[in-house]
This record gives sequence, C-alpha cells and structure tokens, in this order.
Amino acid sequence: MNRIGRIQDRLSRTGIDLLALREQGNIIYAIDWDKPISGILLIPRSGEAKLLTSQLESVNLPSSLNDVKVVKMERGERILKGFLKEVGRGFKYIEFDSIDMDDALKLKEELGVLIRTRSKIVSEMRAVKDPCEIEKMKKAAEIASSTAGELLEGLKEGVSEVESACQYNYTIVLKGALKPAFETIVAFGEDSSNPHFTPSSRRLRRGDVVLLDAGADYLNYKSDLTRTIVFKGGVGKNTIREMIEAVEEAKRAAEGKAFPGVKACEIDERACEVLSEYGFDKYFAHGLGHGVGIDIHEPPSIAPLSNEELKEGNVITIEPGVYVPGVGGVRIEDTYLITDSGPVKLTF
Ligand SMILES: [Mn+2]
Repeated sequence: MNRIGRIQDRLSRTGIDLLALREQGNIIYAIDWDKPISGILLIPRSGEAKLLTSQLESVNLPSSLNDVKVVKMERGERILKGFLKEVGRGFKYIEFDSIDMDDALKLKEELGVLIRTRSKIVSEMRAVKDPCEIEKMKKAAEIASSTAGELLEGLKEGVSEVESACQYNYTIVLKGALKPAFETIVAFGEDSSNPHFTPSSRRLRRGDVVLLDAGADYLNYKSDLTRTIVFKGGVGKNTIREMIEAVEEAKRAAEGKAFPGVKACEIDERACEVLSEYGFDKYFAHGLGHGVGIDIHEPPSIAPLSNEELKEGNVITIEPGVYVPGVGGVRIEDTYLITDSGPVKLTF
C-alpha cells in the first residue's frame, strides 16, 4: 500500500473526513517525492488525493505524482479560495497539520465544518523510517561524513570560518546532495562556545578548537553530525581536552541506552549524569538530540521533558555538548538508526 493509502487507512479509523497538509515535509512524505515540492495536499478518507499548487510550482510537475492529482491554481488565486473550490461541501471534520487562525475561521464560516489543527497523523508515521527512507538517509550521512572528514583533514592555518563553511557546502553538492541540511557551522577557538554560531571572518590559528556542525540533504532526507578537534594537536588547553573526554563518554553512555522502548528523557538524563561527574553539566545548554528525516528536527525529541519512547526505525541524533564561556565549546554528534539490537551509526 502506498503512503496515501496508509494515511487513508488511519483516517478511516479516526472519523476525519479530510486531511489537509500544508507543511512541506508532510507533503513530500505523503506523496513520496524526492524533489522539493509545495502547496496544499488534500487527502480525503477515500478517493483521489489532490495537490493544489501555484502555476509557478506546477511548471516542474507532471499532472499526477504517484497517484496524486496536481491541481494548478489560477495566477494570484489565494490558496484558501482554491481549497474551497476543490473541497466543496460534504465534509464535516477536516484536520490540518497547520493553518492560520484567520483561514480556519473563514473555512468554518464558509463550510460549517469542524476544523482541527496540529494533526499528528503524518508526523507519527514519519518518525518510523521505512527501508527506502533509510537508504536515502545513509547516503545523506555518507556525503556529510566523508566531506567533514576531508575538510578537517585539509584545514590550513589562516583559513576563515566562512571559507571553510563554503568549502563544505560546495563539496557536498558536488557529491550529489541537493543542499546543506541547515546552515553549516564552522567555529574556531572561543567562537565554539556559542552552540548556534554563524561563521565569521575569524581565521584559524594553531591550538584552536575547531567545531564543525554540518549535514546534507539527499533526495529530501537529511543527516546531521558535529565534530570537534584541536587544530595542530598537542597545544590544546587542558580544559578542552577534558571537555572532549567528557562529551565522548556522555555520548557513549547515551548510545548504550538508545534502544526501542526506552523513554527519550532517560537517554538525555544518562548523558547528563556523565557530564555532571566531570562537573560540566551546567555547561550543557541544549537537549541531547532530535529525530531527523525529511526535516532536520522532527519527532522524537531527545530532551529532558520528552516522554516519547524510542521505536525501531527512528532515526535520531545524539549530540552532547559542553560550552564554557571564554574557553570554548565541544559538541560531538552522530545520526543513528534505532534497531532492536541498539543504535546503528549512520554518520562516521
Ligand atoms: Mn543536530
């Protein structure tokens, strides 16, 4: 059964008459499409699914995509109007993945229907990857990993953060990626203590910490990894060396817990325990990890408040980090497939 069929199967079990998807990741998943695509995807409980899309978008599309009919909207036509035209009446309960408050009120008024938003139907399906998705993610991981390895290996004194980030982005596209999975982070020295740093003109010096956080988008699927090294080793500060050791140990401990059935918050907690043994837990500024797939951040979240249980087929990151202001930051991250026999690392 294709994905639309599986979604319709779920709709028939919930009493929802129509599922309307506006989020790009959900549309890509439901249609099972490997290029960028956008619009609004209408999936009735039974019958034909339709993608409403702009004339501009539809130029690149055939008249149907894996059994989904493509409906071109008039130039200048608002998506809401297109929606009303296609949906007509006869539906009582419509669920959206996201919708503006204004649009929801208008639809309610015009159609007299019950509207719910933040639908979980597709995001739950997306959290468990099928074999085709896993193949794409392996390739996304391979492109990012080999490029990160080559970049770190080839670093030269005097290169800037921006130059290194551009080199990474350029190389992954040559290797078949559509684009980086997110804004590539290259941070040298003290810049590494900011977990969400934007590369600058700062140049590389001997003894600097080098933090590279990067990914690749391959046929709409993402990978995510972070490497931290000391450039021209042997001259790194002792604190940095200890931070690297703590983060590596925290990561190994978290890997040891990342099995199906374990609550995500327990994996996060395990990493925190290790960091606290080193006295670094107060410098751990973010959650331990996140699901990855068509979106760079998607369920399940691996964080202190996440009660989600890991499932076989989840793809997640584990990325403990320690950021000491004025000293530097260390983060080490890989992307893993969760299997019955434990986490399998996709990045390397
Ligand atoms: Mn990440």
